[in-house]
Amino acid sequence: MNSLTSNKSILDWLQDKIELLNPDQIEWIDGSEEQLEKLRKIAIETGEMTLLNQEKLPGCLLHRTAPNDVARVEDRTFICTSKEEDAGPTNHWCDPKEMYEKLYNIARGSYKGRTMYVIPYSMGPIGSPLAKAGIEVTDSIYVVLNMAIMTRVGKKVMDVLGDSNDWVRGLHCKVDVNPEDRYICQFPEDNTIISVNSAYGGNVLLGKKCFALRIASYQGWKEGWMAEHMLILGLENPQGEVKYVAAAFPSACGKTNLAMLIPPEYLRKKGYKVWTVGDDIAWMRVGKDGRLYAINPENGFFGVAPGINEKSNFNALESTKKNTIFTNVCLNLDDNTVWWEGLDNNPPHNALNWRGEKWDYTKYDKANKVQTAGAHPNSRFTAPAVNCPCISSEFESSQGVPISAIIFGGRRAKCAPLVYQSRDWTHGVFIGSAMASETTAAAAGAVGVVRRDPMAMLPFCGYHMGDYFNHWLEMGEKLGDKATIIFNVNWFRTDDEGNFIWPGYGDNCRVLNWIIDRCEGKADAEETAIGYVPRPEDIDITGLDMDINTLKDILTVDKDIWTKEAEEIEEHYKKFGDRLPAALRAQLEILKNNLK
Ligand code: GTP
Ligand code: SPV
Ligand code: MN
Repeated sequence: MNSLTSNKSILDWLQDKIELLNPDQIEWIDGSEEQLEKLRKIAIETGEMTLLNQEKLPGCLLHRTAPNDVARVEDRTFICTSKEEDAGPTNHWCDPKEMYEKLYNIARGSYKGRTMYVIPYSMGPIGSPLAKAGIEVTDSIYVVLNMAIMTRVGKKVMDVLGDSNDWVRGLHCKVDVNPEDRYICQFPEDNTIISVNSAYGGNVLLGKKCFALRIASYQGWKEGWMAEHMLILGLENPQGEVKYVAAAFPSACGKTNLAMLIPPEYLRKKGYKVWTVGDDIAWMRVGKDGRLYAINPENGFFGVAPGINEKSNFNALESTKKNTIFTNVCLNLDDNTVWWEGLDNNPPHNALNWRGEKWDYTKYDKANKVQTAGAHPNSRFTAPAVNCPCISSEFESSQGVPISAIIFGGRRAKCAPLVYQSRDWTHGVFIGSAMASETTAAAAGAVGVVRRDPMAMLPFCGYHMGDYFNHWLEMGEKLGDKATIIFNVNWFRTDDEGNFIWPGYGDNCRVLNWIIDRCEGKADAEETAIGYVPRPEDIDITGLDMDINTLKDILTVDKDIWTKEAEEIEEHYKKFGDRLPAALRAQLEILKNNLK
């Protein structure tokens, strides 16, 4: 073993894992192109991955996961704290000792005949005071190649870490991808993650949801910062000033799309432009000037493929044109390229579906996508951030970008208006804590069911959600009069036929403009029971095929719907018992009073 470090805490931990897993070989990932190219070749030879058309898609590969392993598995995801109450009512919990034993029994000997890959990686720019290091051990080349895109990998990470013990231990074992024995476990008190019997992204790219959200949210709580399920974008105005916003939407609710937005022509011509800092995760701290600053800990995008096309998200599509790994999309056999629903109106006639079976596009049934689609609804691309045409010049910034507005949002067919502003930080935390959204294909289980998903962190908070709300309130105290203004958006209001009313995508820029103008005291709003809502004339819809009455409709706050909403929030709050901050209960009372 050609170790990339002499850090004793790492070498001891590795030795333990080698004894447990019994690999034939051990290979440290140094991040060099030669090594990655060698691994790609092996993966292509064994059939683990397919090399795509190298003229049209240079450096691109296709991978298919097992059909029972295509999304995160929330009911098999555990937060293992020594006390059950510390995981809280929204997480699955298991005693750490019991869980380690169970996982080690599953993992024992499972690397026999295989290579153990040791991936040293950094979440955040290497050497940034906001970055943190991790080691992931895996027996999957797919994981290695994805981690090499999604994180900063290699020896430099170990050099910067030195002898420190501040690194996250990650163990992934594919075993036989048996869903009955699949576990995604976080041990926040030990900085440890163990994932067994899966090979799908969010379950196995341990730097992402497991570390950068579940473990990091716990670290942030202890250390006074925040790890959030948020995109970060910079909105440039015609004067060339860039204002940054961070937005939390649940999985598959539009973060990647908003992060890479292209303004509608009318605003583009005026000089508006969006720069992408991150599309999924933000780590945020109070900066020297007392404002909130954010970095994107990731180095690539693990984005939803279906629905992406030149019009809906040109920048995401461009990002996938080279050095990208596609997972569970449709393979066009005529030219060895990829396809997914929504890419264009020409489904390939000679193709393999996401399962690798011959696909008949005429059988596609919107009501039964998993069975009939060419690409799985949660099929994904893993693309390097540098590929993105609108990547922010601050992407590598070690201090992060100052955040002017925080935005919450979700899929609500009827309830939340297009946009509204909280009265203050505490009210904003209330809005986040009460967030709800219709479920999507990003996690296994029913799709389209409304569930409470506070701050879009329901599946990702590594500790008691009541303590998490309290941590948000404490961050507000730290920020004081520099507290970021908090908003809520909903692109997903539908008409009686179930069609989306708001055009969304690029036109969301119109809402971003109102948000930034509000932060600068330049736009008007009306105070309602739920907060400040723009009047229809406050949102610029020039050039949009929408009449002002339709806009008025999606800005209305319906008292009956909101009264029911308040009752549901009350129900939701009961879960947190005495760990629910009193300030949030008081906010609920204000809402109820306002609705009377
Ligand atoms: P994760 O990677 O799972 O965290 O998802 P995400 O939040 O980044 O979601 P993404 O941007 O990939 O969008 C998911 C789905 O929402 C896609 O099918 C998009 O086409 C759709 N979507 C995104 N933005 C909008 C919008 O403004 N309006 C409508 N109607 N749909 C949208
Ligand atoms: C999500 O589900 O929120 C994702 C994809 O971003 S995964 O990495 O699978 O979590
Ligand atoms: Mn996500």
